[in-house]
Amino acid sequence: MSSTEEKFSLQEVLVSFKSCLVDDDQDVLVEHYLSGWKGLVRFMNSLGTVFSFVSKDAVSKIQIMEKYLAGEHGERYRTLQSMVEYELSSNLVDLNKRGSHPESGCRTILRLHRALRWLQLFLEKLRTSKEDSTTSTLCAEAYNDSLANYHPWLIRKTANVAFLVLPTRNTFFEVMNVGTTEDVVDMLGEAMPYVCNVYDFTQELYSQHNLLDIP
Ligand code: 1PW
Repeated sequence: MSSTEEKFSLQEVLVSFKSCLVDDDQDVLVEHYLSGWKGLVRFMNSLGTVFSFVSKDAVSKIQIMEKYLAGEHGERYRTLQSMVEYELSSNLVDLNKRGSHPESGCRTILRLHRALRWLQLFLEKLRTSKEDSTTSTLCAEAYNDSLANYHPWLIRKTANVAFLVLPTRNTFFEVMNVGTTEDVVDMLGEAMPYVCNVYDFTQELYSQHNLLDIP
């Protein structure tokens, strides 16, 4: 592992989410949204190999989006607003059933967006948790209240098994590489509103365009 990989800090991840909001929180830069996600993937990978099944899907979705960003119409994918506008006006989204656009940007971001809700609930639970709380319980509760609703039985089962081997609350806070437990709690208190703003903006944008159920 290189020293930059070792120096992973959750704070940097949350800063990416802060920097992706632009135009008075009225738009989200896709590139920074993906940077935030790449950090989350590193975080998940540092929690143990059992989490790699979770991060693998996120990685493939990040790659789909990076291909669009680097492609011919990259400029249209610069922000979530411009992506939605472009893909809808060019009929590039399978809105009701899967068809010729199984990997549209709108669909791909929706999957990450739903997963971000899980993360948001989980980190909030962690922030307000007591010292004797079990991370696997916090994580499972957050998952079952959010992302699980979109997953078939087998994935739900596998995810809940993966949660069981999550490290303890203290180890978790160490992996975040922020400092003492109080430092982590403070950092989360400061940074989570940015993740919430990104989530809320995306939710509103997708709701306005009826994109919340893309298959
Ligand atoms: C402890 C840190 C937690 C961060 C969690 C964020 C990542 C969540 C990814 C869950 C992936 C589970 C396995 C894959 C499931 C896919 O089928 C599913 N993807 C997601 C992100 O929910 C749906 O994508 P698909 O199959 O419709 O392309």
